[in-house]
Amino acid sequence: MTVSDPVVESVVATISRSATEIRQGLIGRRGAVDEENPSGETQMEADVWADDMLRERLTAIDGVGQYASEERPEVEDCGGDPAAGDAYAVAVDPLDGSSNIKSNNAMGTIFGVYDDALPARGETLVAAGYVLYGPITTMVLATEETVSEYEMTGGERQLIERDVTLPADPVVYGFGGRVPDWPADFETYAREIEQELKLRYGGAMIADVNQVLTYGGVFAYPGLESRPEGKLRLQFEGNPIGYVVERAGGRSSDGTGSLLSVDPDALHDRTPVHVGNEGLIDRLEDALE
Ligand code: P6P
Repeated sequence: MTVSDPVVESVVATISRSATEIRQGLIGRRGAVDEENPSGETQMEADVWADDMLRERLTAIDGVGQYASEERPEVEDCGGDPAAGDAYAVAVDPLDGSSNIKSNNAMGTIFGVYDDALPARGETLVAAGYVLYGPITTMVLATEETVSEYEMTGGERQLIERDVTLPADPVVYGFGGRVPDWPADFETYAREIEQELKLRYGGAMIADVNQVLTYGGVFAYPGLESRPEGKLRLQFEGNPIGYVVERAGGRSSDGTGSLLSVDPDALHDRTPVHVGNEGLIDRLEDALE
């Protein structure tokens, strides 16, 4: 099933084709390089390589006016002005959870297609999704029409489910950060959830979010005592995942309201991220009031 907007379809097809190569290219690129990303995190060889591949291919698409990634300090202008509405801006996290390469655990590629210049509000997204490098390489894609899941075979995507929605009865939870670093009101909420749901936390957000999308529940990387803004980046992680979960019938929150309503100040702004079933996010916001 293709996307009706031809530029969005080109972006999604390019990421689909690249995903097969990225997965195969992880082999031999498991080391760290002597560089940090704009968020001050050590880059893995695979981070840099996947970013270079996606940048080269996505900036070549007519209708893509900006490219930005978690691995690059600045937005790259590549033809057309997203602020004027004559091109889209594409933001990617080339390898979310790349620290999992060392332990050979799941990770993925996150993408957002914004109808505005970056940094942009999540409300300007027209499509967003992620590739999950699990036992099977899958893609979850949210557009204005629907949320779909695909299996990736030979660089192409095969539709396996359309109109993906969060199950009504939540089953799993996953919370990032260290318990001693959680604010007291989040810890109170977490203790309640721990009594009700099953722990599923693997250290790569999209793998943990995919558990929530599959079984229902809540994923959170909250604001911390040591870092009230949390760890995850709004443009590259919070907005795309918030868009997917909200399109799938759930909610997202920075602790006070939808992630998609957050006004960004800078490209690499961090934000607390909470996504999942509506009732669980409502309870979270009540707890953090
Ligand atoms: P921690 C991966 O580095 C990431 O950005 C997210 O994918 C993940 O949710 C989080 O960081 C994990 O952070 O502190 O649990 O290692």
